[in-house]
Amino acid sequence: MTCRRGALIVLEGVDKAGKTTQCKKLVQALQESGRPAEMMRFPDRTTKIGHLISSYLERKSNLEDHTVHLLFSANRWELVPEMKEKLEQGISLVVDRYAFSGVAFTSAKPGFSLDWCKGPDVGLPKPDLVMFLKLNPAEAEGRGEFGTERYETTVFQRTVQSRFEQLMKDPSVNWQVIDAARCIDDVHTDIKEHTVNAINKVEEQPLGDLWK
Ligand code: ATM
Ligand code: MG
Repeated sequence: MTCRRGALIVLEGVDKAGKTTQCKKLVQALQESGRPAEMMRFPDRTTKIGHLISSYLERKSNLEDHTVHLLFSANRWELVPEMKEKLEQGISLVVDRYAFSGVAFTSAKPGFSLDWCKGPDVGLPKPDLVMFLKLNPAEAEGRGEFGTERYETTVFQRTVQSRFEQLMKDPSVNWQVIDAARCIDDVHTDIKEHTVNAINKVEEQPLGDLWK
């Protein structure tokens, strides 16, 4: 009997949509229901590349825009062996941001096309499900002040939102739009249902290659 693989589940969305809160609740709920699951997040600030990214986001250093885009992508690639190993062991991964944030944030800068931005992430493990936590900019602003990191401004986040909307038109990715304006528990119930369905389905499907 072959062991069934875990599912690769990604949560995306603009700042303040509740991604981190929902990832944590989801992992806990999966574990409590006897489904092995772990959380990951990108950027993963704990690696050497992650330190460079973190320092850039905290405005402690400057990096050229193409360069930082490639570092965000490299930060995903460096974790691919570990991700594949866990998925093969039957552990589902719940990931807070992935290549979609990579493309949405860089392509919100002047002079960056969606296609150029996707390039370095082509061939990454393809998520079995990407849930987009949708919150309109006015609602996001109503959740309080943005932080002080780079990109945490209303104008930039609005552009990011429109880039995500372009990415969601791609039918090769299993997108689910989640209304994130509801209370935490209602959003969680919705997310858990989509996730359990995906976990049950992946048995028949090999892990895919993103944007290939
Ligand atoms: P977190 O707040 O999730 O740690 O992400 C830090 C920032 O990195 C976030 N900015 N805001 N708001 C999104 C941005 N980001 C990229 O620019 N490229 C990427 O590839 C990823 C994963 C995140
Ligand atoms: Mg943030």
